[in-house]
Amino acid sequence: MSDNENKLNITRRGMLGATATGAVLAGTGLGSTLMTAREASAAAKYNLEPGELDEYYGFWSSGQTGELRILGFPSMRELMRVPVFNRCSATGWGQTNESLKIMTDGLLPETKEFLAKRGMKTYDNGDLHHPHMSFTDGTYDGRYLFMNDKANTRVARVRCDVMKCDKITEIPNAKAIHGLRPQKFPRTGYVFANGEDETPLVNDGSVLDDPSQYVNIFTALDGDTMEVAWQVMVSGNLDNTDCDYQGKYAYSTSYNSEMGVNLAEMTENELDHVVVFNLAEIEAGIEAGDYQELKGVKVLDGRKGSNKKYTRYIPIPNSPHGINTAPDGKHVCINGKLSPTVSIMDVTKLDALFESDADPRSCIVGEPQLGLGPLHTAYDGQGNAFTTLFLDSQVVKWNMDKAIRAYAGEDVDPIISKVDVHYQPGHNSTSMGETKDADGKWLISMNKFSKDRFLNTGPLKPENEQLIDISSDEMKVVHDGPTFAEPHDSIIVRADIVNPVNVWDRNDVTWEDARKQAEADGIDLEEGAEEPIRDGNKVRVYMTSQAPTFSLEKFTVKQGDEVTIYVTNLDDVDDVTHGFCLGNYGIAFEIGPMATASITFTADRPGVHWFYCQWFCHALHMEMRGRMLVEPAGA
Ligand code: K7E
Ligand code: CUA
Repeated sequence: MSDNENKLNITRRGMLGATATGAVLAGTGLGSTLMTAREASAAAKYNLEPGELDEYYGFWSSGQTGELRILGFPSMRELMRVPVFNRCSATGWGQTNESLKIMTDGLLPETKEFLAKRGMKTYDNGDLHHPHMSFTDGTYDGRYLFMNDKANTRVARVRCDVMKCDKITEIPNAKAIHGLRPQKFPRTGYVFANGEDETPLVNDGSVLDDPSQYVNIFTALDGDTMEVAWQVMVSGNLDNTDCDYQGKYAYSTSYNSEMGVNLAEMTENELDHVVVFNLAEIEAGIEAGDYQELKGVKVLDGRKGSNKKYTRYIPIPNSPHGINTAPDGKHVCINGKLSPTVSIMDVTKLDALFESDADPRSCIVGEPQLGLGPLHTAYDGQGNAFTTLFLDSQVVKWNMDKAIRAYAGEDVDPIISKVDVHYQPGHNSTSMGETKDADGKWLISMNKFSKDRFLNTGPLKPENEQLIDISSDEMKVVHDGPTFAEPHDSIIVRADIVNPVNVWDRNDVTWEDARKQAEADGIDLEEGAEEPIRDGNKVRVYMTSQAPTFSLEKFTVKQGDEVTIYVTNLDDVDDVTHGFCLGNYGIAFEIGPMATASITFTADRPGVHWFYCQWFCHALHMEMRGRMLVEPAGA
């Protein structure tokens, strides 16, 4: 936004009513009671008027809630929740046949067996830390979002056209997928995913309390098929991961080079490391057959001392956590966590590490001391970096070039400014900051504790995500945004890149199974059927919805029947979502405009059971209901 536009906006929006123009004209001259021009202009940019749209999408993780959240940014308004690893009462995610297929198809056979013994089809929980969008040529391309599940070792994908999850893959051999990044160049491509917990490679109980036999696993998935492409066995655990803008390397932090299993052992060494993965060498190794096949996956040996060209281990102080590639395509910041330093790695020096036996530290070109507890770094695209300091409760802005010159011996201070945040920040993100198109406008600091910043909600408090204007060297916190448990990470994507549809395409693959079954039954999903189709004790009910009616006002089944209900929403209109909720049967789901959704259950409660539409859709929404009549068994 130009200065002129800024001024126009301030005037138009009347930040302080009639005095707004005065404040702008007076600048700081009117003293402390009025907003300064700078404050007013920052506020004008994030404080949207009713009906105004945000400039960015924010894609937020939700940690142990297990869903993906979509925020408008910079207004910080929560726009949508996309269920992924969790169950959702509103949308029926985890109940409908379509969502269960997505949640179960990618599970390992042993997991399916394990869950079946507990009467479950899939896990009920997940721990989603890192949402990232697919790339083409180093910037977001609006196709997919990928995300990890630390709790149950899975990776999921969300389609950006409909903003629904379409694939979940359980990662074999690894434990606790934490770090996750899509390949940036030439496109995604690979999705890299870290295992955090080290275990015996064949974890069947034959090795137990012998950590010397534990390994950790780095995984590359194919982002198009969501199948595991290959895995590399490493020494130590893995924490966060990122990759370069050249398509040659991926790299992961490791905070437990000791291979310890308790806190004292895990933090013993002063130096841990970053593991660098050479993608071309790994692909050549697969070609040459240099792998073992475990659970259907090609696993290469990249452990320390394996003398293979797949990996290099670069010593980094101390228990490094976040790893972030800068938009300059050259530098990577590795955040020291227990060390007050951030180590700057130059990716153009990685070739030499693999070609000769150069000192692994020769790719480190800077290591500024920034403050206590550096966890994650974001960028403005102008050579500056923003690092969260967990222990200091601050964000520090610093200059990478100055840090590199200081490391080479010059007397320069890379630190530009620090700002207090409230409190204990983990991740931070800048607008477009994880792409080559970083624009340097906004920073979000994702703080773990909110303490006194909001009205008290009892012992369980929200997190506090603070919006920071970074358009000048002095960072300014302009907004506090509370969030429920527990976003770790976010990305901020220019709105023009993301273009979801308003209405489903009737040919969508999501209800392919429903369409096949309908065809076998001689039914059009778009027409429905007047009577249930009976097939032994299996009964299929086909209905349509069109505000404010279902095509069936009643249907009859027998107690004990296995009933499948298909609902096709014929409303070809923006925002007319219907629901199907079957009272006292614990059944409810969403049917988006022009979508089909279905559910299968046993009708074991005889009697009259009303179903109704639970998504408000019409003035006669309350009347949008019907009856399932269940004849008692033996009647
Ligand atoms: Cu730092 Cu899981 Cu990205 Cu949390 S991780 S903060
Ligand atoms: Cu249909 Cu409410």
